[in-house]
Amino acid sequence: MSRFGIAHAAIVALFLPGMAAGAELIADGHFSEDKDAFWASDGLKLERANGRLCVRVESNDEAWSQIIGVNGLKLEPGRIYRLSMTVATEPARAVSGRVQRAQEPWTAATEFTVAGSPDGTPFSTEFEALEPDEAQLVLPLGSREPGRVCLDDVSLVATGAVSPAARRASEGPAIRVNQSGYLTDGPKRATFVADAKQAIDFQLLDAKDRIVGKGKTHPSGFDPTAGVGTQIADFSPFSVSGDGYRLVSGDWASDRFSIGEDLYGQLRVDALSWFYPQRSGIEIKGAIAGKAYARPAGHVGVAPNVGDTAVACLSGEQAEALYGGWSCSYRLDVTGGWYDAGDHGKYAVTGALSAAQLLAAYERGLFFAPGSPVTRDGLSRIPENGNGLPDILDEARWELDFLLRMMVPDGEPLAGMVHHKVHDTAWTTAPMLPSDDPQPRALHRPSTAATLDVAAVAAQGARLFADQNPSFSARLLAAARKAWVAANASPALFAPKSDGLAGGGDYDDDSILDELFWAATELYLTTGNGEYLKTLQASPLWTDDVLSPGGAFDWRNVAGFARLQLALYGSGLPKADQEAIRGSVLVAARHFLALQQTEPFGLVYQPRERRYDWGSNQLMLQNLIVLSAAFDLSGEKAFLDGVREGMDYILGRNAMGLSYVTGYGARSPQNQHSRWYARQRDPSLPAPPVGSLAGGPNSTLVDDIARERLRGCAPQTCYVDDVEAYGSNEIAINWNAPLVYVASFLADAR
Ligand code: 9MR
Repeated sequence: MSRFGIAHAAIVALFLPGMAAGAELIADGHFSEDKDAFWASDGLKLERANGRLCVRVESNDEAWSQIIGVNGLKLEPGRIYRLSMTVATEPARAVSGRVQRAQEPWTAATEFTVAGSPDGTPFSTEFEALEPDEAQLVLPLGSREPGRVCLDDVSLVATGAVSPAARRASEGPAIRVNQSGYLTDGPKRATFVADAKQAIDFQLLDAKDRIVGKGKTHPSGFDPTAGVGTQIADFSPFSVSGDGYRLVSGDWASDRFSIGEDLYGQLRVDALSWFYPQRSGIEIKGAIAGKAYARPAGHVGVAPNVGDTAVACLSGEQAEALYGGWSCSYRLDVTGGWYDAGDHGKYAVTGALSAAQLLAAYERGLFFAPGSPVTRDGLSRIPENGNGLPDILDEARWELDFLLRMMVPDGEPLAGMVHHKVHDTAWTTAPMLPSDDPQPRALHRPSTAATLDVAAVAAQGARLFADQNPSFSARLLAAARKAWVAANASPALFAPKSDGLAGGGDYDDDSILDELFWAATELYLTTGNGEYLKTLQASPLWTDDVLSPGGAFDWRNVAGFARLQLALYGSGLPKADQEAIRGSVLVAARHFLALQQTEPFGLVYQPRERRYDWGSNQLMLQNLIVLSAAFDLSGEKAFLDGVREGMDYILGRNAMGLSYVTGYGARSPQNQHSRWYARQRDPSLPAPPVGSLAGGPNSTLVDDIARERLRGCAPQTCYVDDVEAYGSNEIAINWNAPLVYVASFLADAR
């Protein structure tokens, strides 16, 4: 066996009863009967002699100039295959090959390299088939050295094993439900993780295990995002409220769930209350947040904190390397705001969008659910509860005040621009309470993106605080205008990718077209000023298809959020524009609904090449917000039902069988990544509070835990509930803000 003998790490597979090894897929792979189906590209001649298939290769550097292969391979997604062959070459040379989709895009199921030798090198590899379409085996043979390549004993068979991806998705109950519950008048679907091709009988049991409903599943096929076969059980017509229901089938039983009228009011409270212990610069009171969450104020200049009361700009070597010498001579008091995520950094771009989504939940209440608790004081567990101002405005203000402090003061170079971020100068590790962070903090260079985002959220805030607090509203509007002018004067100060190495995330962004668009949107909606409208109309984003199912918007791409704002609140827009904008939201939402219908888990998310992004749960929620906007614009119940069903994924109807929100459902994460909710590391610390959303499956294995445990994961299963798994299990303000929005929508929309 050559050192290339096993091209890829051997797959540790699980044998399940009923999974038989398959038939040989390569006809006459011993080349003894003249019945093989190999082909060769133009100019190559295949010779079959002495039980081998041989070909003479001419000198040509381009590997794909001379190819041999065999087509018509019918692979079953989710199964493990073993490919083997003996490769003889004269002279010795490496031969590469692929089993791939037999048409564009030529997605590879496996790629391999064999060290061919004159005596013949035996080779075998195992791989998982993920695509349902016909495959081919191809060997690109072009090489500088001319020579001869001969194959023998070519074989491809299903091993009878199930892939690790399938095994991950097969853990937990086979029947996946929204573990929190289903709305009485909403869609009620569950997903079975099951290979069967036929419909399966199921029953709905109440809390006393009496059968209250029956049905048959619809086979929904292999789901490549989960790596398993699926069936859908639909029990939508059942509408009797109660707790403790479950679905059963044979010896399978789902987790217990409720059916009810009000399943999201409490989630709105919890998801919003989550922000209070995320606050920087204020003591967290146990009487408000819960005893376990009491902690001293973070970063107020009390040792060991160096504190955020007088933070200097990054300087010295780091500033030199990142910004070619930019620094500043002032210090800023940037206390307050929210910690971004599980780290102690505070970042203007996520801060602005998160505050904006809380404000958006409030504005939706005003316009579409008058009298909703979201528009009132007393909603959540915050110190300002009872101060006469709606709680959600209080919480948003905590961040707005901080964002205003991040502005470069008058008289300084770049006055009116906003510092991209403030954080430690070196990474710290969990566990660490904010008040225990000993690192010095630094302001990072202002960026155009941060400045425009702050202009946007300040303008939005000015509109929404106008009634309740006119002087704060005026301050916000003045700041928004100033930021707008400053950003337009410095349109190309980008946050570099390289600024994520020491002490904080980079939040890099090299396009500000969308931030400019969002700022102009909010300034226009607040002031009605035609100059902002002209900027909007001149932007390609005015008409571009911005609401992608890969994620309608996030901190880096905010155009989709602006589009929704214009659609929902742009009643002063010229009629034709208004219609076009609203129409574009409805078109995107219809597309999302159509996608949802093809998804066995009822989700609304279709990233490129099925690669789940960092924060996939948040992207799904943003997509649901597009559906919610379509409902608000049209009143069509299909959109409302789409949001309800999409939420089922977040709350347990998914390949992990896990509700991603702490405290909701029978199984929810215990160890989300955070430096101060690090109970896994230090039992005296609490786990994250109830209502905390995990980032969710991330196809890019960014942390060590993921690299160790998730190799070969199907997208929906690239998740691990470990405090170190920051790539999939972190908490973040920009995950919880859309959760507040969606929960609030679902609590109010009828
Ligand atoms: O959510 C962010 C993701 O979109 C980026 O690709 C990634 C790398 O820059 O950073 C993520 O954000 C993290 C940030 O860098 C540091 N604080 C925690 C954030 C959430 O995981």
